[in-house]
Amino acid sequence: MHPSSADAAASGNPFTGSDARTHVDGGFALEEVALANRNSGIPLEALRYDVTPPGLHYLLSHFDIPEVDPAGWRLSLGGCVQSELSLSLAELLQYPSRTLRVTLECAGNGRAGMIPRYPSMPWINEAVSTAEWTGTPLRHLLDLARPTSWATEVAFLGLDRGFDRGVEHQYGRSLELAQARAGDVLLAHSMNGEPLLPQHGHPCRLIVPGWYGMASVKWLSRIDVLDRPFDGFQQAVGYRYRSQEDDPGVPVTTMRVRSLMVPPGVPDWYTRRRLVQAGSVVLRGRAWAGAGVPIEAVEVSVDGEWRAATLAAQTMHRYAWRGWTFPWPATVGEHRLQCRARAADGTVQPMAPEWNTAGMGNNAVQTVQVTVR
Ligand SMILES: Nc1nc2c(c(=O)[nH]1)N[C@H]1C(S)=C(S)[C@@H](COP(=O)(O)O)O[C@H]1N2
Ligand SMILES: [Mo]
Repeated sequence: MHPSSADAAASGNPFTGSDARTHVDGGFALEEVALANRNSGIPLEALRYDVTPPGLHYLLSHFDIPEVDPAGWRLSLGGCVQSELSLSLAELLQYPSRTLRVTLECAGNGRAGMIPRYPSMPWINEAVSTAEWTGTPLRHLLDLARPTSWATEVAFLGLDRGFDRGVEHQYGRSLELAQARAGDVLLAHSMNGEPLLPQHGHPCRLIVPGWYGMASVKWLSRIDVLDRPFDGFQQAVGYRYRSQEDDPGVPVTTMRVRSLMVPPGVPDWYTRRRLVQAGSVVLRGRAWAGAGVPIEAVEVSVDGEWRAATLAAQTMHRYAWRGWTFPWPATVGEHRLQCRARAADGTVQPMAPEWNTAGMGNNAVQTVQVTVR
């Protein structure tokens, strides 16, 4: 039910009742195109880089990029702790740091392929990238602050705010205390050896390796240790797998197993259809899974016939995607190319997405249609 405009004016919230976004099929709405213009994806040819050059890393920001003065910025850590902390950037930079190579993927990646579609950022395949993040392990600061014995969760609040489905909020997410204490969660101040760019969370963001991107809160300003589940909008309402609107759903957490290929040949400007020269072609791409689970195999299908691809050597970077190649003797005609990864936990990419209301976690196989001449 939509409240009257008088109700909206009285509450000072012009967006009450704007939760009535209905699923759509077919063409994209102007609002979706506007979101796509703000939140760029990785050009798939950039899957060639082990580490995505910063300007090619995908972006997803719900609200506006906040204006942050790094000289006045402070990170506070409080709540259920024995000693509260408040750190300047200079102080944070004094703490020991680690660098981790991490593949981040947006939970909404593939949303445009879940039909009917949820009107939101209409990702097709391109919301994934890999960077080298440097920062202080969160565990160091938690050890200094000493959470009380009744602490259960840690919430992370960004400086950006806005509305979603009628609810005004600051972007925030939480982790269970044990997850937050795992040594791989970073308070990152650098990306690929340079200070964070404004759009990636300058001056400091959380990096939660192995999770979908929503957990890695940008423009971090406050860390709150809690004795109850965090009720922030992006935790309690957003980022849940629901089969219908009134279903409480289950939280979106770690990334599902997935692979992508660099589309071979050259594209048509408008349709992006591909033209490939006949002869030997090496198909290549990337595969990844969440929670640091290794990729065990990638298969490539040419017109429905699946064969094993060759995986790049396993590296020490357990949270980063793995390269693969596949030699293809391309013959004249129309061909349908697909790739499918299997993780060490036995999970495999499905052929078709498992639908959910907000279009999250689509890890169905990618299809690339090519003409060989
Ligand atoms: N403060 C804040 N943090 C945020 C977001 C946001 O909108 N605000 N978006 C999240 C989502 S949904 C994703 S996928 C990643 C994207 O990180 P990137 O833009 O650096 O690639 O940031 C996450 N952290
Ligand atoms: Mo995301």
